[in-house]
Amino acid sequence: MAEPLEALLEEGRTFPPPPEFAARALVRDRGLYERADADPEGFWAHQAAELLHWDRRWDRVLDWDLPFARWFVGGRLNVAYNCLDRHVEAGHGDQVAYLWEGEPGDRRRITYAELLAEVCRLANALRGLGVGRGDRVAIYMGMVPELPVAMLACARIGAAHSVVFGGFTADSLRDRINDAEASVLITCDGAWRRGNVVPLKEIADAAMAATPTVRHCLVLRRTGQDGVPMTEGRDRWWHDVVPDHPATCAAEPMDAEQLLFLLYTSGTTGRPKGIMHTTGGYLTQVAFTHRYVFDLHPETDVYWCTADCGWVTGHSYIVYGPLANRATSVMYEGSPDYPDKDRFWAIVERYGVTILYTAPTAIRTFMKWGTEYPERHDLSSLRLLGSVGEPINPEAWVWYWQHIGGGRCPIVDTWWQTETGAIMISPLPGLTVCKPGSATHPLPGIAVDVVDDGGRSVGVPGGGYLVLTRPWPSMLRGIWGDPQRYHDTYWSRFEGRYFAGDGAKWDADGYLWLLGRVDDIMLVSGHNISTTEVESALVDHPAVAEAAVVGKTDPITGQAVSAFVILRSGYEASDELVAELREHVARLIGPIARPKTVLFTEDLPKTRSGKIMRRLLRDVAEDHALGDTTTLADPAVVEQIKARYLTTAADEE
Ligand code: 7RM
Repeated sequence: MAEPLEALLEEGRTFPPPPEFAARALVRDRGLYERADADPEGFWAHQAAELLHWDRRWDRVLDWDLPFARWFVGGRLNVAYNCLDRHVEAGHGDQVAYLWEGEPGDRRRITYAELLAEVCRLANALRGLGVGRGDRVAIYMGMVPELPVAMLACARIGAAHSVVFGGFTADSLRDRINDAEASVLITCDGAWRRGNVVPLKEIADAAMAATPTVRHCLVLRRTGQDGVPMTEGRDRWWHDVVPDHPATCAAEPMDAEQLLFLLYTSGTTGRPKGIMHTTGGYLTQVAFTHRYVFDLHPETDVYWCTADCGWVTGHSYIVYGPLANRATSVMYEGSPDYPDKDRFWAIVERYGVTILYTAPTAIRTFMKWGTEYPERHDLSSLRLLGSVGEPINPEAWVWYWQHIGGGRCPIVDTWWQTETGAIMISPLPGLTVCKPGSATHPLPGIAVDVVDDGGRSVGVPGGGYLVLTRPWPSMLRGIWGDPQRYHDTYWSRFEGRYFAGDGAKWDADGYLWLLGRVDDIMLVSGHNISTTEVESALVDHPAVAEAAVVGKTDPITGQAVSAFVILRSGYEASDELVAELREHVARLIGPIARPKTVLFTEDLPKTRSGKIMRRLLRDVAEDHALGDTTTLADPAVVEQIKARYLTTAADEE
């Protein structure tokens, strides 16, 4: 049986940087932290100057008119120039920017010089379609190299992009286009997904039936099916338009506070928020964090972030951070189980990936599938692993460490949000002693606190709400068209501080543990219980690959813990196992956290970026009508769970 969670994961095993890694790491001492603590604004100004090319130096580092920040005021720079031209001018034009692999197995190597040429052509083409500084361009594409090209072409001419994930429906696309009042939509004929074509252009057409601001639609041919509908006067093929334009296009200096992009977050309630990110502060912090959190050595590393460009991780850590730092990145179009469950490991082996950045949801899925898939491949090129998107359960952390990292790769568990723009809390891999499941400490230049309901610091150790106490360069600048909502959502709960919406605690050593969204926290007999902790206790059991828990209304305890559990391959559901899991949680956390019900399931409802949607499981447990399911990756999953729950999940007591 597993050791108790506290002993195993808090007091017990810690993971210092492996010595071979630490010996070559960019950061080996606390100097960065010390300089940032002594003078945070000076620290960020130093990073901005060191990491980026500025056409005009800023007059002031920060104007802070709470909650509105302006960074590097008066400074001018061009994001595309920083990501492309300066590397080509410095003689690195032949370095590969993207090693791209399509889902069907086709491959492309795109150098910095080639990427620059294509970005310039598209930038010229967009100008030809009437796009100028300050306009918004919607992008609805699969994971093809032309997606970063489209983002960078916008940045080059000062248009803001709004990337809409290629798995979203026509209605979601329409609402996002209309909120941003985009004048151009860039899309593809289709996208590959598990061997099937998702007909992006058809979906885009359905959206464009009700988007009065869209004047033009540019369509990239990717899947090549016949009969793609093209509307005369509005729609143009990329290959008819873009190649005719010159491969040079002046990169005009932009104001540091020029809008770079909008990215919509669905949130749990209300209409999607268009999160605004600007130019100078954003690029400074994504370049800084990409370089130091991933210990990037641009001459030798092959970096792979497995996210989709449709969410913020793709923006900051597939496109802007890596390109600003002249990384060579792998970009993969499709899903991890096509044609087989070893696709990721085949890619790591083929390209010699050295840095892998993925999500806990993927890691838990790999755990469920079993070790035979990674074992088919040589993963010895890997030297650093990253995690983002949800708390990583300690058991998943250790699995990742052993079975993917071979016990030689540090793991950086990176906490951040669409709104923060860049990583905020993370180890530095050559320096930080890690505890599995803890994102450890805020990065240099970042200030956080954990507060109680009344906004008082809880102190170390202690638990409460995570807040950010100082503005940071890549912070959101607002919600598009709704400054009041910006204030109310993030800056009103605790005066003068940014409310992240996550629970967190400090342990006795001052390590931070993220505990999930505060909306998900359960209240059992007057005790706050974090979903993350109960889920981690369940995943700690050898039979469990993945778990989600929610609080269900209970006549005696107020709420009772209700667990949904996915087993690892090779384990069978049984009443004995239910009893064992309940005891396991009680033993690791305490009897108060013992799940009242346990339901075995094949799948959990997740957003398209892989986050578990507990709100819907709560609806199932409470036997309520299901709430909004439009942001789910697969709405059928929750319907199946609901049907199973009604027939099988009797309370255990
Ligand atoms: C990057 C991203 C943000 C929310 C955030 C958290 C959760 C993300 C971690 C994490 C614990 C992590 N942007 N979250 N990373 N929780 N540990 N390392 O995910 O806007 O889509 O989501 O994701 O709840 O508030 S996001």
